[in-house]
Amino acid sequence: MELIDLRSDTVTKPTPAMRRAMAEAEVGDDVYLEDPTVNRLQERAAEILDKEAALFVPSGTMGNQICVKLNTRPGTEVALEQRSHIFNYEMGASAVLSGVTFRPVAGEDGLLDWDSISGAIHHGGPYYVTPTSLVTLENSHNMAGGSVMPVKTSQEICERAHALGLRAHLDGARIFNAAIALDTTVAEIARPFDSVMFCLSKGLGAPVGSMIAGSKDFITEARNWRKLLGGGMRQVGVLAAAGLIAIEESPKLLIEDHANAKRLAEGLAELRGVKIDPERVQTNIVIFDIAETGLTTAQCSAELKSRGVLANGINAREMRMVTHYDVNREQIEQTIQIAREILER
Ligand code: TLP
Repeated sequence: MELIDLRSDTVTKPTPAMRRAMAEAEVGDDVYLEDPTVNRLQERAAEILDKEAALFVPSGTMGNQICVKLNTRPGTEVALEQRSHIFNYEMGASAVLSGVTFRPVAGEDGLLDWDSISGAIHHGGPYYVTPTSLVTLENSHNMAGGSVMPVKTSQEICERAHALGLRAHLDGARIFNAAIALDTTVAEIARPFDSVMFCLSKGLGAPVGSMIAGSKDFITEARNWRKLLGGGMRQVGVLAAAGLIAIEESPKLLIEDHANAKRLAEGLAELRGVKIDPERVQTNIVIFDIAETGLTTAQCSAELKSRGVLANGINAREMRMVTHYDVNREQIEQTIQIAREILER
């Protein structure tokens, strides 16, 4: 049975063009800065994001954590949205590596604006209140159903944060999805941030890797921290070659994933007991509430799996399905049908 894997866009397999480029990649020792393919990827990523420099890192988590490290001091706080990846899914790494605590803020659909986040920022108060050093935003917002934050909103948050002497970091794991949904460029989204992380290995389809981007000095320091964390890699041009195809070729295909997610959401919305507003599905992530069907998400996952569909719950009530280029429209229709059989029983 061919599985329909909707657990994440991280499950995408490298395309034939990526595999060819990987086999033929020109390589060198990247710790000596001598891998021409890595150097090219870093230059192209910086260009596309319109930042001074960029760095290839093994994972989004390492990228985010290096940025948290460089944008904070121990004993300070990071303000962020309560469902954000940096807060929930990075193993408390910021406490371990950077000695910071988090101040989570709830945003409707994961979206914040200056009004909602400013109450969580401690600045210029009495000396015994933990000061904020960094604001991080996530665009698109994974666990808020792939919602996107308008450029104007993130721009205002960054400007106001900067005016208080704080830094701003973007977890742009899916920044290319956000750019399509917002009908803008990744450079426009990235512009107001001191640092940006994005992933090559999600919807863009590369097998491994993420990029961080910022000023030249920031990236020089980031390279030191990557080495300290054991992320100095050698002939890693074999991976960067796939990354180059990911940033040059894959973004234009994401629009199909968004259309598939919308169709999936519309199909699921018709099922008895399922709660989801398809209007709110803007990118490739579909989160829906199944509590009223009487099934738990663990039961739902197991039932789906027995019929060839892989999808995980994100809590006891909500399932997440993520579209990507390894799932086509026909498989989306099959998924809706299978979900109907399971959930409307
Ligand atoms: N997200 C994964 C899981 O960890 C939840 C997924 O399946 O969606 N930022 C965001 C917004 C992410 O969604 C992820 C991964 C990361 C950072 C971390 O990237 P990696 O997995 O490369 O460390």
